[in-house]
Amino acid sequence: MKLAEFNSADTAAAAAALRPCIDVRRWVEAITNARPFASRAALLGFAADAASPFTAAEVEAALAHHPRIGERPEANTAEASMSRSEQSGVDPSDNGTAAALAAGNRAYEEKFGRVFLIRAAGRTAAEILAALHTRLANSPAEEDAIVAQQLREIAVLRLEGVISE
Ligand code: 2AL
Repeated sequence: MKLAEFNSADTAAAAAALRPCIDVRRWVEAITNARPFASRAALLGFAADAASPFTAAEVEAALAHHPRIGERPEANTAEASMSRSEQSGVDPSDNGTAAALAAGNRAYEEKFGRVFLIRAAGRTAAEILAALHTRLANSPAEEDAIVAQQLREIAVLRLEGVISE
């Protein structure tokens, strides 16, 4: 969608474009209400700041939309297709990496009680695995801050893909 189109779309259409980026109502509403944006850069800057910080409940709700790294969602939705493309650095036929990611995901979920989340776009499987192992040593409070930041990065990157100049 072009920025001009996004600026003049009705609220429901603008919100529908934003929701696959991160399904947090406060974020979606803040952005739709702040239109029109003078430039794509202004939109992306506003989006990075909106709803910052996310509340713990918003983070938990948003996480539910993210499949585990290494598990490519097959649904025919905007969200699933974004996740597949973000995980393009993870080769599903590489069994060794898949097993290491699955083991790391299990350990992370056992320790923190939620899915391991990382901005996967621009990262290789090896980088993701290294980050997973490093983050396993974190405290829950350290992870809260990292997860919120990763969600923001994913949302803004997705928005870059959704809105063109
Ligand atoms: C994801 C995802 O779906 N996209 C991304 O960048 N990271 N999932 C995850 N568990 O980190």
